[in-house]
Amino acid sequence: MGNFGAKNLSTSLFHCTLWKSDTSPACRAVMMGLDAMNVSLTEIDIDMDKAEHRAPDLIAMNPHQTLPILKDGEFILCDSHAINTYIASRYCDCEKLLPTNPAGRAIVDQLLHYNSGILYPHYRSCAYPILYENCRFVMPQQAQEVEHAYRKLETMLKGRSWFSGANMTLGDIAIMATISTLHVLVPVDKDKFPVLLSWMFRMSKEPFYTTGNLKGLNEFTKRIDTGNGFDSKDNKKCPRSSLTRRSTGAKLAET
Ligand SMILES: N[C@@H](CCC(=O)N[C@@H](CS)C(=O)NCC(=O)O)C(=O)O
Repeated sequence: MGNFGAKNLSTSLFHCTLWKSDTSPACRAVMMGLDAMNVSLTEIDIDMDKAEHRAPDLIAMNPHQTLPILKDGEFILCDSHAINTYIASRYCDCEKLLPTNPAGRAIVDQLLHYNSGILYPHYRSCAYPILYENCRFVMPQQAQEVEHAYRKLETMLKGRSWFSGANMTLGDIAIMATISTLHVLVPVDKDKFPVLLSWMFRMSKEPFYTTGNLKGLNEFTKRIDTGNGFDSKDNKKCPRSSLTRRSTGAKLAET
């Protein structure tokens, strides 16, 4: 864990709090980013099924009423891509995960914008009707658009191990959070998209994938199977450190 260049064995940011939900791909991008950077902070679970992300104190921090939210002292950030690059550039020496040279950094920014502007909206249009309306399936039109996106990703990966080139970066992590979630909704076909699937396989072997993505992805899969009638009693709401989440094998800590 954290073999991508964090300053110490583990950096604890006692002044930082993250509000997140494990089922959310945007939150899992941050959790994977934290784990890859070996950074720990206080994490608070929010139950989106109970609309806790719309509580007045959270709206005061994030008028968009979305998760994740990071608070560092009095400084607040409300976007997973901005959170990961902020933590990396402020608290880590992670040249590989977030290069400091302008060209390398621009490639990561390009991938983050692509994830935020193109891939993530596909996730929303496929998942939200199932999660919050009475839809049981991904609509054929949406599924077709996701397949177009997979085709583009397949092309982007030709001749390279990672989306960013020779090294895996925060760009790969953001895309993995979204694509692993889309894969639940519109499976990545191994015959049509072998390069994309083998990149996903490589990503899934990284320790941060297990600690930061797997549990939430499994919860999301169950949530999709259940549709709009989920009982979230398992969601224990107690602040805990990122280290506790990792050391409990990505399971929720007991209260
Ligand atoms: N661009 C934002 C997207 C945040 C976002 O839309 N989060 C979803 C969960 S994945 C959310 O909070 N949705 C609640 C809602 O829309 O009501 C990011 O990357 O953080």
